[in-house]
Amino acid sequence: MKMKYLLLSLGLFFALQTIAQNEIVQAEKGFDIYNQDIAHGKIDTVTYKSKTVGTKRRAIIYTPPGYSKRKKYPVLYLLHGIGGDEKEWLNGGQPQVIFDNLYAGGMIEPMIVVMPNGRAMEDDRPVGNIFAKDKVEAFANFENDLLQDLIPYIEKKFPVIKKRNYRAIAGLSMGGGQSLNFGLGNLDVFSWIGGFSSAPNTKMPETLFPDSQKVKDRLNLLFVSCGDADGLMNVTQRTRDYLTNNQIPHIYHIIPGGLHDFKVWKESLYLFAQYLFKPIDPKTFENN
Ligand code: FER
Repeated sequence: MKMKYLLLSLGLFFALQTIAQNEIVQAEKGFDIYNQDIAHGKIDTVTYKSKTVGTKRRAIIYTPPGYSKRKKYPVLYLLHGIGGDEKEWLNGGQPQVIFDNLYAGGMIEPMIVVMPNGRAMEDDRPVGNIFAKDKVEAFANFENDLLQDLIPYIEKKFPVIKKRNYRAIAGLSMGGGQSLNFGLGNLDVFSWIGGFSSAPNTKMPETLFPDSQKVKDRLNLLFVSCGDADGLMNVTQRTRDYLTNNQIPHIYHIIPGGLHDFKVWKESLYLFAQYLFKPIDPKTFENN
């Protein structure tokens, strides 16, 4: 009898191992559909004092189902695009629905998601000419706001793990460029980085990766995705070429026929989130 259970649990162990090692390649049907029968996380808005901008700034926070101040969480900073603000992901992508579904399926580690306003200037609304020089520069200036104002605020107010292995940064388009620039530029702060349909604010590869060995040593995950029908595909392609040529492990996810829209960004978030804050089998990066 005992032997039977031993064999059964051994079998189950190997079956789970195989599942765990399988690469996550596609979003499951219904991954972005609201399900009223499962537990739901909570959405809040916070305001923090920004020394960088000299104003009070907003960020939206999603805490997972079962959230407790007695636990400690890793954090994903999730950034918007050139026409958006802190509400863009919520309005266009409903990441809370994607995350609730992932939690219900036991597919992700509990984490806090922070959705800030990435246009670090006094009037940070996406009004007027969203491509104006001062507005584009404000996206670069957000690096200072993020590192000096927002992260310290989050780490003071929320029960989070204050270590690089527990901080992720990802975003769509301008936010993808910011994530690559700020993430790779601050490997002591972030170790999980995702750029979805990254915009031309993405630094050129030689500047983005001044030291490929350091990236290889420090990074847990670099994930780049894009729709192959997106007009900005060239940005992801040039980053990708550099990663391949320099043998820097990464996940490259191309969505056939994908445009510059939330279909691509939701799928990217769904896939990226499943890798976060877990050990990654190095085999995942092969043929990628
Ligand atoms: C550009 C084209 C697109 C650019 C930014 C974008 C700064 C951003 C697009 C987006 O965030 O959706 O030339 O330059």
